[in-house]
Amino acid sequence: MLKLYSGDLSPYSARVRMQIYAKGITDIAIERPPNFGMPAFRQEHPIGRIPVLDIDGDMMPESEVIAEYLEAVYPEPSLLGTSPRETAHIRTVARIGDIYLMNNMFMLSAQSRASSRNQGIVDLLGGQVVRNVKALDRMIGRDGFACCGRLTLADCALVPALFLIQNVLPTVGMDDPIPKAGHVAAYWAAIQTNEHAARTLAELYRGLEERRELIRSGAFEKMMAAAAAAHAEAEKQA
Ligand SMILES: N[C@@H](CCC(=O)N[C@@H](CS)C(=O)NCC(=O)O)C(=O)O
Repeated sequence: MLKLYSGDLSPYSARVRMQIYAKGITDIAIERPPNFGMPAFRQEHPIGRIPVLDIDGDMMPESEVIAEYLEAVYPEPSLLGTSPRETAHIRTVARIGDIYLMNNMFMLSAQSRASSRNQGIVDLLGGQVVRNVKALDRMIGRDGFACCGRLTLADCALVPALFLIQNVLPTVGMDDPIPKAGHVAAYWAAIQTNEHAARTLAELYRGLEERRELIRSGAFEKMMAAAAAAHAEAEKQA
């Protein structure tokens, strides 16, 4: 049986979960990996990140790679295009969600809990997000879906990316750029009514609440310190 190592608040995992829900795949177990963030996890998974697809012990990292693999193994219903050109467009918009939005947001998110925020990092990465929301505004579908008038891999990448922008950018002192980008704002309002997007967003919000509670209680700082100490010890042993 296939297993997806995932976490509620992980936007990259959310992208694959939304694809699994939209395709109606029911034979992939979704679970949080044991030892996530600890040296033992990085020992087993060189990149050290989730999602990871476990194919009978063969570990496949990287959300985009997993997404394409799932399209090949479960071709129907397809979340790709009906022509090579449509598929290329879907992949372009999905890459905006991944590389230009999610990646910058993920790197930026540490600044929301930094006791002394690095304004240079916020300006650099936040500036990239604002610029690329404007780019997305010119490319995104105008009918409630990112591309092709139906749910595709582009929506699966954009939903967690826009969730992060809306919820994390204000915590580093920047305005959410979505309301100013009319087509993105209209898309964002519409896609949240899609059942697969709504299910994925509910998990992301559950993860965000859990994280905020851990931060409020001080447990998150302790977990981070324990992980840093374990990694330092593992480096010494190496
Ligand atoms: N390019 C990777 C990024 C995955 C990623 O950054 N995952 C985060 C959670 S959303 C993670 O596992 N971070 C752990 C770490 O940075 O040590 C993908 O597309 O899967």
